Amino acid sequence: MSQRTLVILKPDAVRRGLVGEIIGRIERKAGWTILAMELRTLDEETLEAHYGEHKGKVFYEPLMGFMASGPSVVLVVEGERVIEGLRQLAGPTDPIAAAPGSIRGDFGTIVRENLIHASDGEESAERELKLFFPGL
Ligand code: RTP
Ligand code: MG
Repeated sequence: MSQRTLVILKPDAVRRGLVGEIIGRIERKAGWTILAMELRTLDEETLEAHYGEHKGKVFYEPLMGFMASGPSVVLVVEGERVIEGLRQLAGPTDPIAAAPGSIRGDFGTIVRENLIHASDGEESAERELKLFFPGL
């Protein structure tokens, strides 16, 4: 089943020069295609809409600050079971709990600065695609 998902390489991934490494892993998955990609510093309005489910949590404000701290790379990836596949490629939220071989498991240590976002289901993918790439 072909799907589309929204991926963000967070500001830590850009600052640390890990964009090529991470995109390489996505590109090597059979049949997945990058439909759109842009280096973009995310504004407050977009971030509030994107992470609105977390508003009021203790990590929300620091997360907003981190996500606005520099450019991210935003991508749309299309392919077979790409929503679940990218969540697997990313690994669990806490990089120390993430297995080696996953992006967070290989490169992360800090929960907030965990390198990558990927839509967590069909509904959020649809919402996030509209938010980040309304013309697509
Ligand atoms: P994401 O939304 O970025 O793809 O990450 P996720 O689904 O794996 O995790 P989620 O629970 O949605 O949290 C969103 C992002 O907030 C930061 N976070 N910090 N305890 C903390 O300090 C904490 N918890 C979450 C992470 O950047 C996480 O990816
Ligand atoms: Mg999430």
